[in-house]
Amino acid sequence: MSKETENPAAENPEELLDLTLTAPKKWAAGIPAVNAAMVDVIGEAGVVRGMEALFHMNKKGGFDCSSCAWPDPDDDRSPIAEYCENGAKALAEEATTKKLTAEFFAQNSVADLAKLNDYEIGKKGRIAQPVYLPKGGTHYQAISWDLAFKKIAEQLNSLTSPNEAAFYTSGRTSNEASFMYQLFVREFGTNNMPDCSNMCHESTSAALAEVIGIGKGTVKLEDFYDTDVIMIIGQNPGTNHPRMLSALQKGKENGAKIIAVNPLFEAGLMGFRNPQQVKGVLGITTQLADLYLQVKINGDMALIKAIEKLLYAAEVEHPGTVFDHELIKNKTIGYTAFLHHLEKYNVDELAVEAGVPVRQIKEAAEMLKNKSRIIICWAMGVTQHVNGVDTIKEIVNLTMLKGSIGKPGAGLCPVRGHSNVQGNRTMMIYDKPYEKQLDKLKEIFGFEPPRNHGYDVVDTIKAMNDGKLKVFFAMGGNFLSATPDTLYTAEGMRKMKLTVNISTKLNRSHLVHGEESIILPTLARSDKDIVRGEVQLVSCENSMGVIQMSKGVLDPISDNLLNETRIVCELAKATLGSRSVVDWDKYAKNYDEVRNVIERVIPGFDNYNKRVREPGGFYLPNAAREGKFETDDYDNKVPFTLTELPEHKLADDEYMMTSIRSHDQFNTTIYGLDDRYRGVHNERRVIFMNRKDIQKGGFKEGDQVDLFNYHGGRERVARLFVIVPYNIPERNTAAYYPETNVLVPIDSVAIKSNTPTSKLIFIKIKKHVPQN
Ligand SMILES: Nc1nc2c(c(=O)[nH]1)N[C@H]1C(S)=C(S)[C@@H](COP(=O)(O)OP(=O)(O)OC[C@H]3O[C@@H](n4cnc5c(=O)[nH]c(N)nc54)[C@H](O)[C@@H]3O)O[C@H]1N2
Ligand SMILES: Nc1nc2c(c(=O)[nH]1)N[C@H]1C(S)=C(S)[C@@H](COP(=O)(O)OP(=O)(O)OC[C@H]3O[C@@H](n4cnc5c(=O)[nH]c(N)nc54)[C@H](O)[C@@H]3O)O[C@H]1N2
Ligand SMILES: [Mo]
Repeated sequence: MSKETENPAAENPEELLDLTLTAPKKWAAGIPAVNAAMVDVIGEAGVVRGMEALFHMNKKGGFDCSSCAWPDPDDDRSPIAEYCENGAKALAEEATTKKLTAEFFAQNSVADLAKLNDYEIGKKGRIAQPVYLPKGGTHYQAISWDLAFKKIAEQLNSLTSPNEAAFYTSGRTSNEASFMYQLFVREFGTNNMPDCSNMCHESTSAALAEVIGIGKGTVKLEDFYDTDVIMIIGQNPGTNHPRMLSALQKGKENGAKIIAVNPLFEAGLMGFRNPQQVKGVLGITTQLADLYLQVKINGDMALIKAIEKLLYAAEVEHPGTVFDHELIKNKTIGYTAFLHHLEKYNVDELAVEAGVPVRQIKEAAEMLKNKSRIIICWAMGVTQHVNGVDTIKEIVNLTMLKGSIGKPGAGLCPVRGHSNVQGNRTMMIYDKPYEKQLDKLKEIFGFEPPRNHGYDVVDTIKAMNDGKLKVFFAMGGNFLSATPDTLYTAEGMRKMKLTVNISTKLNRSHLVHGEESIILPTLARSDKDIVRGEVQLVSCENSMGVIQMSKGVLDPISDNLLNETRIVCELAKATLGSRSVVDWDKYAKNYDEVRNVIERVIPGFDNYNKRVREPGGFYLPNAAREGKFETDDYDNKVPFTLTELPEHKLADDEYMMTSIRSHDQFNTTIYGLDDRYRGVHNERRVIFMNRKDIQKGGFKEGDQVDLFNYHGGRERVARLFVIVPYNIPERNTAAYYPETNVLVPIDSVAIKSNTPTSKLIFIKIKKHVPQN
């Protein structure tokens, strides 16, 4: 037996369930969504607990839904509740009354748990007490909090350098906990702070920080309500940001047109039945996309260039009517060089690269031509590509040509994923902190923070494998399953002396571990966080830069959980002891003190404690939103960027594969086995293929296949998938994440952001060969 198979499995078992297919849907939400929400929450949490929680979700004074970073309406929140089906499912996951006690771990070995699929692992329940896996151990066993902190501190203090430890963050952690966490990590002495953003919107942050002077979007929710055109590129809001559909509906009612850009026809981009409106409940659909451009995978850059060329031609014909020359003159540089660069492309060739007929691109240009109140939204379909940073810069080029920034109803709208991922970065969870920020930490706290850049996610995995890391610590998330090249990551994790996860639920990162492993159970967003008899409030930043409070409402399922802030403070005390200059107890006892110090360190948080308690919270300053661009390298102007088209050469038997989320998951947490809108039921191991490709490849619908990637001369294989014919461009395929992460090469990353290219994996498809 190879070493690989002796270890607890790093992947889902190669087992098929019982796939059934129905016709893909043309609209999202409606009554099925309400039903699905209720069934899940009540099933996991019971009627009283479930309804109590749903009622407080996203309400002013309630708790912030942990499912996505879409903002809450400032004024017109639903009187009943402001949530969506997938928010309710996220809640069901954490509000469950099932719990994992020491007995559970005594009865189930790590290796046995790893034989379950992710869906089964997640359904086990909430982790109810700290557990420890000793060197050579087969079962996690109960450990006291004190002893757990002591063991972690001993390992950290035995390292030759603080840079032998890495501290990951996933985007649910509150501002307060994130700030204390980075403070501890930096006082300990490293900037090794990989975070989920590295795999997510890092390309956005890298592109926007450079060209508009802030790594964030520039629109407010109300901009959607009164705008002319909304472009949605590489984003599936019906599943991943369902509350966005209400904003799109409102925009449409007020006359906006929507252009969707996606290789798949996603239900939630085509139509919406608002479950919180009578007409939605009666089954009346609001049509969403007016124009649906079915691009090829990564055809977006070619598409935008083609639109720019057509707009330029129109501008030449009727000077001054298409481009915003005032903005171009006053706020940008490089316009002439940009036009010159565009000349080398021609629309027909660009259309072929994009995979979209010229006729449709002309329609898009026509819709944009005489408008400047344009909002462009994007998500993972844009960021997770080798050229993701450049595509976003091209989006900025288009925005500047049209003058669609710095005014109402217009702007750039990257739609973030995790509910506080944007806040984490604002709180300095970053492997490349700015000098100014570090100076401020030094000034306020009096210690010298490390100045060298640390490891991001991809570098962390490489450093694990190269023997440069010995301790891996995670504040939430599921590092093993979320990251690329699963088996390589697993090898890295197994080389650690110690792996530690602060978690709410069991996941595969607990089962593929270092020599020793510790799980520290924590409170979820919906749980009451009681400190000295009082329920505490924490705060998060949504995708539009609004800081809002969140206060849990449910009684925690166990008395043995600690909040994340307290865990960090206790660990800091245990690790740093008298070396520390920070009064950790002060902060653990009172989050107002944490906010007071955040206010002193991070700009924009003046009067934090007061303003966070105001209904609806407050906006962080954002100069680009006001049309001011603080670009140090470009003299406070926005540069037009000269980008190149990506080149994709496919071998005859090779396909492009994009990895996507089903409607029944939150990242690596699998809520259920249906992807209702795409018509896939009771199976996740599917590969969507164009019918012509199925035929040309000598396959047929329902065939069982294995998927291979050979990047860098190494074979990666994901075995046992079922072919599902689907409306997707030829030579393009799609399959679910995380089952296909094993195929994502560790060194296929976006230029400048180092984001794994999860939306374009080159694969070969072969008939399934059973192993053993
Ligand atoms: N319910 C639920 N909500 C979530 C999440 C979840 O897993 N479940 N995850 C959260 C997180 S962390 C994030 S980052 C967001 C993710 O939100 P999204 O970015 O919407 O999620 P994905 O499923 O990765 O897919 C993006 C879309 O891009 C399309 N696409 C794929 N490749 C390309 C391409 O090359 N070009 C274009 N134009 N489109 C392409 C896919 O067809 C899909 O519609 O959602 C957040 N919200
Ligand atoms: N192939 C492929 N890979 C991808 C992507 C893709 O599109 N394709 N998307 C990438 C993206 S956009 C992202 S953001 C990453 C996501 O990467 P992660 O953020 O690391 O993954 P999640 O699945 O969101 O993490 C789920 C775990 O978080 C823990 N958890 C949940 N709530 C809390 C909490 O409140 N506190 C704490 N401490 N723990 C909690 C639970 O134990 C749960 O098992 O994955 C990336 N990986
Ligand atoms: Mo994400």
